[in-house]
Amino acid sequence: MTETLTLHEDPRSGNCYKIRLTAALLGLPLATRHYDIMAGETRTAEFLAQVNANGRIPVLQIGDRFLPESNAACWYLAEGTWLVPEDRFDRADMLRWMFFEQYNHEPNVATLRFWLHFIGEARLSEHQRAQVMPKRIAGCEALKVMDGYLATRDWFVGKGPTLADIALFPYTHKAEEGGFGLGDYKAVCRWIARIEGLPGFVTMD
Ligand SMILES: N[C@@H](CCC(=O)N[C@@H](CS)C(=O)NCC(=O)O)C(=O)O
Repeated sequence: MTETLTLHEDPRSGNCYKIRLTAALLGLPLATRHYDIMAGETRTAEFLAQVNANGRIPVLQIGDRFLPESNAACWYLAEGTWLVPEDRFDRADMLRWMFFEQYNHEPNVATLRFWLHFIGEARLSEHQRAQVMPKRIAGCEALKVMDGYLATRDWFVGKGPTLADIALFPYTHKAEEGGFGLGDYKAVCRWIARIEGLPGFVTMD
């Protein structure tokens, strides 16, 4: 990779951490530019025009081009490396878990972390408050699916770590900040320890 890589991020975000972790495991140099999402810094006219019209981080800047969406950015960094399986079915299966992460996991586990740990329960809107229980149920279901799957496997796909593990790790290992008790998910806890033991692993904070 010859072009400069810059991650536009808020370091508190697990979606941003996915990209930092991918780069670290692959030994890729990554510059960072920080934004405070709580202060609306990704909603300025300049950010919307130049970085991401969707008003969100992470965005991976590659030279003078901008790539939003965490899993797309992870794919950009990892294509052709040991984090992407060579087998065609396994590659599709890896994508399956990355879609699962964005649809079943992140909107529940990550959103409750954001609401309860960063905004605070007392400051939630009525709409948010009404969504806490449905998101709690759906988040627990996602963790249960992961736990059942990992009961007989070390990794989500094949015999080693892939982007499926990287995508699911950030918000899972911080799930307790959203009020999810990880003690109920023993296979998930063992998997978290395996990821933390990977050479080149970096912590989120
Ligand atoms: N699907 C996107 C989600 C991006 C996202 O929700 N970003 C949040 C932080 S994790 C954000 O920028 N929020 C600020 C805002 O919406 O104003 C991804 O995976 O990158």
